[in-house]
Amino acid sequence: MNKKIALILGVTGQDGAYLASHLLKQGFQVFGGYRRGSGTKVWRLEHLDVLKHIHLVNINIDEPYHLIETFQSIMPDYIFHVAGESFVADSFTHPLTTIETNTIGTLNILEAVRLLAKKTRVFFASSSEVFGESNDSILLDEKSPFLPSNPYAISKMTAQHLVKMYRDRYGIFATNGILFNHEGPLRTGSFVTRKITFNLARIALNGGEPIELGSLDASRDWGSAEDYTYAMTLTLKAEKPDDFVFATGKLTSVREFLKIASQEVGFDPQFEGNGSSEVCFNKSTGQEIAVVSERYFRPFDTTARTGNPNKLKLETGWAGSKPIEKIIQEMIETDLSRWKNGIKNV
Ligand code: GDR
Repeated sequence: MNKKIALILGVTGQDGAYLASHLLKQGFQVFGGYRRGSGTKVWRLEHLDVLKHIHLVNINIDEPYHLIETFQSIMPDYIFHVAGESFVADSFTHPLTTIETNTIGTLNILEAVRLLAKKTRVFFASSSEVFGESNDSILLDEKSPFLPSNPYAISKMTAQHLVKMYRDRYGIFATNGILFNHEGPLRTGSFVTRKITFNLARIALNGGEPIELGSLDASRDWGSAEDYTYAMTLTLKAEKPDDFVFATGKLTSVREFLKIASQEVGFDPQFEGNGSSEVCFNKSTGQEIAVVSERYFRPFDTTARTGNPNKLKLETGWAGSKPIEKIIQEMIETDLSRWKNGIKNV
């Protein structure tokens, strides 16, 4: 029997690598699209031991003709679109690139599918940022209003509308995942969770400078990237395309994340001071673990939000995400072993 073909756009990123691993286990032939320039960053694919089992293809989603040509030669059954700009704070400094890559790039993909392969099923990774300044006391779901408050959120919201429009108007099986933050050992070090675990492992093994962080009061609904990407594969096997919130329903602050992660490396974390003078230190040795630095404060940060994953669970049978404590444990364990083995450049 011929294997089904999956094309992952953004295969070198955290979500792309996990998707490759899940899809190979599910018996797919996997093509992995990457943007030239990110081609050397295959450490995630190596970490999951999938690099030699997938076909890497250089794909630029900004180039519609090139996309059409590539789709024509691969003719994928499923496309997982997890490519694009992902750093929210940076989108203020490059709004045009953000809109071009995240919105126009998604439009190019949808057009290529409409023209060539209307039977191809498409998953698009949107973001909880589309909810923007929503009331933090409610669990956000697929019917919650969009109140985007930065260029990144607007780029995702518009792309999400396009996905729905292609579904409704052209009958394409195009599904939106509205993803809350999702973390794990393959996370890029500029996001706060990995910044914390990578540096805690460094301090625990080698000592050195404390971690400089922004607001410790910021809170997020943090889920597991491994579990969310598995749910993505379920959404394309569902009976019909739809919009789904990927969330845990639980908020954790950066301070609490830092505390749990510090305990995980064997520290006894204590917090002292307020605002930009707050410090976290190891009570048993007096060593500074983290300091707050205004350099990392965001002029406009998104408020705390939590999401309701019930629809995703009910309609796909997904079991949900592992808890934050388990995610932290895995991240710390992996980062300790990276430092012990001299693997720092990830
Ligand atoms: P976010 O993730 O912007 O929510 O976007 P990030 O990890 O960057 O920030 C989370 C919260 O932590 C606070 N924070 C810091 N953030 C960073 N990066 N560095 C710090 O030192 C620091 N200190 C405190 C931030 O202010 C913020 O409140 C992620 C991305 O994956 C997006 O692509 C995705 O769409 C959304 O999650 C849902």
